[in-house]
Amino acid sequence: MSAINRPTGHQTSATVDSAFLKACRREPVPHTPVWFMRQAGRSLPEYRKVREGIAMLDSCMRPDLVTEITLQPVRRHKVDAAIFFSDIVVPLKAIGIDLDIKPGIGPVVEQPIRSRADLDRLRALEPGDVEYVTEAVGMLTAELGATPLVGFAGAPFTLASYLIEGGPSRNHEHTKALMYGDPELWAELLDRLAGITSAFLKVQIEAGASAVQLFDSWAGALSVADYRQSVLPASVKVFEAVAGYGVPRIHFGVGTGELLGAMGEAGADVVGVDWRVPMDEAARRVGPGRALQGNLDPAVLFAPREAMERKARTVLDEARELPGHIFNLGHGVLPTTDPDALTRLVEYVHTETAV
Ligand code: 1CP
Repeated sequence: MSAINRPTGHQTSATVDSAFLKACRREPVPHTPVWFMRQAGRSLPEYRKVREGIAMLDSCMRPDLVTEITLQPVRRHKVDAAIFFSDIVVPLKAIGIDLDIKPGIGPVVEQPIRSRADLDRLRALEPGDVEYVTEAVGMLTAELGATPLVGFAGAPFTLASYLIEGGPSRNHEHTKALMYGDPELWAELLDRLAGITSAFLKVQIEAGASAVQLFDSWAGALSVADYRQSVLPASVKVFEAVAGYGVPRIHFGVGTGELLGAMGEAGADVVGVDWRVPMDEAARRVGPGRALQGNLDPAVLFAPREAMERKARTVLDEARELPGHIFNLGHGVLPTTDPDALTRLVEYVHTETAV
């Protein structure tokens, strides 16, 4: 067995031997494991029902709701892993940043962070700030049995973008203005965010998460030179901070085809690939020693069944030679996706790859 996934206090041998964790370790699997980014959420009627009248951030702070919402897609789709229901901005809210998740928009920060004085608002995250996360992860690992739980956090660059822009951004102009204009302040900001992200991941791992994913969703907005110089060091710091736990670390961003080589160096065990680069080409760019996760275009779920299966077959074919492949979408499930299409996709991948 490789160094990752020594059984921890929380993990049974059934979890450690699950197809998902085996694939993360690049060991032979009984079938290609599959889960979906954003598998919990608005595509599911049972999610919309339990969320009725409850604000997004409030729901993230209620362990009973977090447990129920995290389990919903596992029950319905028979996916090979659960992803913890939370949001990348939860740890920022927990240290007192005045932000909200607005329906139809996403995270909105009341007073953006743009100056040295603003940095003081970014204090370190203590486990006591997110006790509801510890409690929810504990409840989940008890309920999930052999199904592994993936914890997650936002990567320093993607969090910085929300904090600096004040909300979702297409061009990240204020973020890049700070990055180019005040490299010292930028480096300090990313370093603090790396600390917060590491602490948030540690809380989830110590409570029983079997793997963690670092979402650097918007890193694809950067050139590889800027990524290497201004972003990679902070992400390296996060992966190093959680390396000692021996749980697989997954690294994902959107539009990152040109960055896959650099992201492969950040230290993760698994690199997530969006749909723009075929899996075999992605493997060449990432280099040896990493498993890959991906990469069906989420929009393919809207096509007729035969077309969807053809596209999924292509992903499987392109990933055939990889020592470790976790089937996923190239980005999150789109909110208006037919949930039955997701269930059929899980069945298809399992049937096609069963040995
Ligand atoms: O009321 C609602 O239902 C709000 C929609 C929603 C949901 C369901 C948001 C707002 N966040 C979430 C949960 C969430 N967020 C999960 C858990 C669910 C699952 O994966 O099954 C996860 C992993 C996230 C992570 C997240 N939040 C990312 C990284 C993943 C990605 O899609 O790239 C990002 C960028 C966010 C910010 C965010 N939160 C919510 C929205 C709509 C957004 C994106 C806004 C934007 O476009 O910038």
